[in-house]
This record gives sequence, C-alpha cells and structure tokens, in this order.
Amino acid sequence: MRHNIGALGARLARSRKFERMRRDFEQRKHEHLQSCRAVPAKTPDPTVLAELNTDGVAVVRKFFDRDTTDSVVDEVMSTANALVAGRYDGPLRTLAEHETGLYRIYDIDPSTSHSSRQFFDNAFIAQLANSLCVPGMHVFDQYLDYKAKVGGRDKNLSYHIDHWKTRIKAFLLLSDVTEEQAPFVYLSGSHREARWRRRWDWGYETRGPEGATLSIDQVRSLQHRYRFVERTITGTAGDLILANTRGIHRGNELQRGTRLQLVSVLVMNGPPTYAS
Ligand SMILES: O=C(O)CCC(=O)C(=O)O
Repeated sequence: MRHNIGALGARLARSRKFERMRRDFEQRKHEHLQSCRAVPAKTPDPTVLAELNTDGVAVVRKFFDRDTTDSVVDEVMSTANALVAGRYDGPLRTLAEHETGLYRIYDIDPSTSHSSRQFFDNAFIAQLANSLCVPGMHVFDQYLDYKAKVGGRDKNLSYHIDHWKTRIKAFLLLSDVTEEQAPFVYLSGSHREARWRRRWDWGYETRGPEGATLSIDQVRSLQHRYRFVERTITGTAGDLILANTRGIHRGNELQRGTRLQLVSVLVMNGPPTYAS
C-alpha cells in the first residue's frame, strides 16, 4: 500500500514537472513569435515580405544573372567534385554523404569563390530578413549544397519543420531545376501559428529533428484541415527561393543530372532563450 502511494506520488511529481516544462516552452515560443513579426517599414520589397508573411515562401526570379551564377559554378565546381570523389583535403567544414549523394561545403571563403560573396553578403537578403523580426536577423549558417546522386535519399526528403522558431533559408539556384532535379517543396501557410503545431514544435524542442518530421498521411490530413497548398518550386539558375523553414517542407529525389545551390540560413537576433 505504502509502495503504491509512493509510486503514485512520483508519477504526480513527474506529470507536474512535465506540465511546467510545457508551459515554460509555450511561453518562450509566444515571446519568440511576438518578436518575430514583420516590420514593413524596414523591408526592401513589400511584395516579397507580404508573401513570406502570408505563405512562408517567396521566389524572386532572376535574382542573379546567368553570368554571375556561371562565375560561382566555375569557382566552386572543382572543390565540389573533389568532395564527391573523396579527395577534398582543404580547411573548410564539409558534409559528404556518399550513400545519399548529398554534399555541402560550409563558409565558403573568398579565396574559394569570390563571386559567391555577392550572395552570402547580399544586402537585399539581409534587409528582408531584418524586416521579418523586430530585433532583426543574422546569418546562422552558409553553405554550398550539391545533390549529385540520382535516386539518392537524404533525410530531407521527409516532410519536416526545421525548428519552432522562425528560420529563413535563402536558396540561390546555380543550376536549372525542373521536376527531375529535386525541386524544393513547401506547404504554403504552414509556418503560421496554429493548434496543429503544438505536437511538432514540442517534438523538436524535446527530440530535435527526429521529433519534427511528419508522415505523408499526417501532412495530407493537415492540408485538408488547414488548406495548405503544396508548392513544388522549379526554376532556373539565378532564381532565389526564400522560405521560413518553421513551415512544413521537404526535398525531392534527384531523377536526372545534379542540383547545385548556395544556401544562407538566418535566425532572429536576441537573447538565446528566444532567438537561436
Ligand atoms: O534539399 C532540399 O530541397 C530540401 C532542403 C531542406 O529540407 C532543408 O534545408 O531543410
């Protein structure tokens, strides 16, 4: 009897602790979302800001001309090919998933690619991101992203959210992307705060990316309930895709050729408790 009461007490304490953690989390999320709201007066482009706000995704066609993207490709290709061949021994941080065919080179320096600075240090992208959150945003990560294996299945092919916080990913296409070159997929509107998010936001908070993936059935049911429209974003070299990856998104399997792009990840400025 005494044993049962003890076990019950422990269960109650655990459940109270869990409730406290959850309340604290909801409060932090609320604070983050209060700060991360658009400041139209700061935007370099009201249309793109409005699209990002409403849909969570926006595309700027021909953001860079072909000459500029060709220069970037010329400068980075030997390094990317060396990485694929397992011969890269330079100083840059890399990701090389030979099995899935996903390759990344982080923090590309001007000596590797001078032209890519036009993207990585781009004033339009910085200003746009600053207009999305009251305290502004800063770069969290930057990399060259290369998909080089037809049929390769990296973990981004599952529907997922990157975080419960607003996170802007800017993708600059360096090669043409048709349905066959693994176009990015985004569920328009899924970045907005709504009841369904509680499960996955908490999942990310407690289990990281593993707790932030969604099955196809879950996505279809949410689409039906919330009228999210799935967008598959094809384009040509020089197009810029901007996405709030707090929303549901995924990659696609490469069916032909390769896909090359530059990626900048931006997060909100501020104290780590509610920024990133
Ligand atoms: O490769 C892609 O298009 C998907 C990228 C993605 O899911 C991500 O960066 O979180």
